[in-house]
Amino acid sequence: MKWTLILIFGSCLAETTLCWTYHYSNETMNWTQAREWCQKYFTDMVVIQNQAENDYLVSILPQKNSPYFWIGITRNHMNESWIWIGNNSTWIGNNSWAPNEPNNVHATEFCVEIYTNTGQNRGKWNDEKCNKLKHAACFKTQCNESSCERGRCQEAINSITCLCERGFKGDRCQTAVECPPLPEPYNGYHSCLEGNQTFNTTCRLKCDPGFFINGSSFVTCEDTGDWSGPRLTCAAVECPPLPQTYNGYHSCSAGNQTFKTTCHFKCDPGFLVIGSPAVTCGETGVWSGPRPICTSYKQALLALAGCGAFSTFCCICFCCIKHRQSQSFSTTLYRNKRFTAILLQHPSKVIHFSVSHRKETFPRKVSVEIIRLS
Ligand SMILES: *[C@@H]1O[C@H](CO)[C@@H](O)[C@H](O)[C@H]1NC(C)=O
Ligand SMILES: *[C@@H]1O[C@H](CO)[C@@H](O)[C@H](O)[C@H]1NC(C)=O
Ligand SMILES: *[C@@H]1O[C@H](CO)[C@@H](O)[C@H](O)[C@H]1NC(C)=O
Ligand SMILES: *[C@@H]1O[C@H](CO)[C@@H](O)[C@H](O)[C@H]1NC(C)=O
Ligand SMILES: *[C@@H]1O[C@H](CO)[C@@H](O)[C@H](O)[C@H]1NC(C)=O
Ligand SMILES: *[C@@H]1O[C@H](CO)[C@@H](O)[C@H](O)[C@H]1NC(C)=O
Ligand SMILES: *[C@@H]1O[C@H](CO)[C@@H](O)[C@H](O)[C@H]1NC(C)=O
Ligand SMILES: *[C@@H]1O[C@H](CO)[C@@H](O)[C@H](O)[C@H]1NC(C)=O
Ligand SMILES: *[C@@H]1O[C@H](CO)[C@@H](O)[C@H](O)[C@H]1NC(C)=O
Ligand SMILES: *[C@@H]1O[C@H](CO)[C@@H](O)[C@H](O)[C@H]1NC(C)=O
Ligand SMILES: *[C@@H]1O[C@H](CO)[C@@H](O)[C@H](O)[C@H]1NC(C)=O
Ligand SMILES: [Ca+2]
Repeated sequence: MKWTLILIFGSCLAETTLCWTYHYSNETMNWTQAREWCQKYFTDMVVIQNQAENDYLVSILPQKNSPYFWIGITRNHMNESWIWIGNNSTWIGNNSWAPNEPNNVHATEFCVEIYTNTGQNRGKWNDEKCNKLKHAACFKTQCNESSCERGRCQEAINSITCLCERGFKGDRCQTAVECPPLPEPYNGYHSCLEGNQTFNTTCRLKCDPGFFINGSSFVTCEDTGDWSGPRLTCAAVECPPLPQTYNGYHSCSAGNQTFKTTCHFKCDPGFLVIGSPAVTCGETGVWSGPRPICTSYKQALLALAGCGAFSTFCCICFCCIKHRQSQSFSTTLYRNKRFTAILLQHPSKVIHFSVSHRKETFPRKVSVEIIRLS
């Protein structure tokens, strides 16, 4: 069967949000065929929601030889209510039916036509047998590729709706869901791929030297507008715990032993600090040097002596220290490749014993220099 379509014209009722076009066939067909024809070429058979629409539709449909058009309202049984196709609306205006209709002739009139002829019955409805042949009255909604940017256009009876993809919003799904600004991390920074922190944006965490990523290294803006996962944090690198010092103790600047913390060592009275008296926790979690040890003066001097030539000096030194031990001295031992020195400090004076030797001549050539400062 060959049908000819006639496009009437696009219509947007100013007083409503309706925005579809009406169309009709210039051939006649039964109700079922008419609906199929509408669905094939347009959206569906005409649905009327109110009197204004009814009047508008009638003004568009032509007054043909047979001015009768199927509309999308039916029932399945004589005692059922009339139901519109689409959303099952049951709207019927006070003056929708023609006089004495619906009369349900022979109890078989389950479809509805609208009259477009001139006169009193123009725009009125009549129940009819569904197998009668009438023109089809159809509508087409306005969905097209550009109706919804990031969503699917849904053709409702009298409007279009954009069903947005996840992560997008707006009447045309044109706006990506935004996440709140990420709080700046302490001791680090974020790098986000896009300028705006919207759906699907991923931000990576970078930590400053001496700090490490504690937990996840990135977050993504989710379709709910929330950042995935907990807040990104940089934690300070920790150095291994310093064991107790024999005959001494240490105290650390931060109370813990993390990056940049400096721990100072002190020896108990009568003991010498051998090595650097302080160590600092570096950015890789390694202490800046070995921790010092506390050695008794005697041991220190015996170790210092190490040879016969040296022992004379050591003895002097040792005796001197012994002699003055009642007084409160603080001592520091310096060592490098070329010389070893002991610094004795007294509240009132500084006595500097400098013991030096050259490696190549050691142990015979030992020069001893005693500087006395007042
Ligand atoms: C349908 O209508 C058009 C325009 O009124 C007319 O030219 C055409 O012949 C009609 N088609 C049939 C099959 O009657
Ligand atoms: C329809 O309703 C009428 C009364 O309103 C009742 O007499 C009749 O039996 C009903 N018919 C059917 C098939 O239910
Ligand atoms: C209309 O009603 C029928 C039958 O009750 C139901 O199957 C259908 O889902 C309804 N359609 C809508 C859009 O509500
Ligand atoms: C059908 O849709 C129209 C327009 O959206 C609305 O006014 C009406 O209430 C709906 N009817 C039902 C039964 O959902
Ligand atoms: C339709 O009829 C009902 C009852 O007769 C009445 O209450 C209502 O106001 C009428 N509506 C209109 C638009 O005339
Ligand atoms: C409508 O016409 C078709 C094709 O002629 C037929 O198969 C169908 O049964 C008819 N439907 C009604 C309700 O008359
Ligand atoms: C697509 O549909 C929208 C309404 O949804 C309309 O504004 C626009 O003009 C249409 N574009 C084209 C190319 O048909
Ligand atoms: C970021 O958002 C602003 C305002 O919301 C917008 O004007 C700008 O174009 C967006 N930039 C990017 C790269 O999406
Ligand atoms: C979100 O990102 C994933 C992975 O980069 C990509 O596959 C997907 O297409 C993106 N989705 C949107 C809506 O941009
Ligand atoms: C790392 O994160 C966990 C859980 O958030 C926390 O319990 C722990 O203390 C953190 N570690 C550091 C070194 O901050
Ligand atoms: C440990 O060190 C870190 C970084 O230096 C500091 O933020 C934190 O408050 C310290 N914790 C304690 C218990 O001292
Ligand atoms: Ca009738």
